[in-house]
Amino acid sequence: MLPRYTSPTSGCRFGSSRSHRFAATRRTAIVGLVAIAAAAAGGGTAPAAGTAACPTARELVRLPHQRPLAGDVDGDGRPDRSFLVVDRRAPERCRFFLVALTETGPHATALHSRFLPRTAAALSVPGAPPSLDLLADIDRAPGAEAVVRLTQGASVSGAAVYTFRAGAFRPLPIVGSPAGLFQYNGGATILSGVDCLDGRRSGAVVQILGGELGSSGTRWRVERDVFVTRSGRFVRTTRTVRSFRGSFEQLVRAVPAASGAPFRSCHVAG
Ligand SMILES: [Ca+2]
Repeated sequence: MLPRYTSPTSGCRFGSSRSHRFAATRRTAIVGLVAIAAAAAGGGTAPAAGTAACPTARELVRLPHQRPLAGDVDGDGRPDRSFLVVDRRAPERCRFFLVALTETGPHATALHSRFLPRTAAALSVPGAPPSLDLLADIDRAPGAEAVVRLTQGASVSGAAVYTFRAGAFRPLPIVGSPAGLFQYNGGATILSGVDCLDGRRSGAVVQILGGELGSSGTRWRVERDVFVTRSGRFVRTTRTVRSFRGSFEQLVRAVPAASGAPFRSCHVAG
């Protein structure tokens, strides 16, 4: 059974023995609260006594997890193995991790997103996000990026991108995209695809969205957004919206990124 937590944002839990100590003196309580707040803000793995601890990288490696993806994420030219792991018993602030097994050992990074499941039931749905879907060489720096699917509609998936630097995965915020995610896996009438622009390590991503206009299958709205990596973020630089006349097959030939596997021109693994 999952432990229950009183705060969805900090993940702090006040056990009964701690509460009694807090009641002893007001000064002790204030000091204790400051210590807990500091630990939560720093995301440390050694919280104050009485709070649940976050798992270590070596503990996470031993938990059941997705099949590791092979690819160099730290940029040293040697293949690493990366996977996503969920510690269902951990505090909410450190329940979801990306782990990389590199030459220097296991490195675990806690994921934080408003899209991550908050209930035990959501964690039990097979195939449900979060999922490390693939590795792709997206930004200009050596080392592949991790594409983590965080949302899943009837067909369309939404993913965040993480890059590995200084021993940890860092999110690359996507400024100017719906929900701050890249989308892919469109359906028969919904356009949703994403790819690197100009191949591997170009530092540019093209996102195609849109859909069928009417029901004839020959008129389409095509939204094309280009994002470039800049100062640790994806920033949208151009946006064009146009209509297209032709079949879906003709559209995909004209705009390859509109359909198919995500990041296929810069794909590394997954
Ligand atoms: Ca490596």
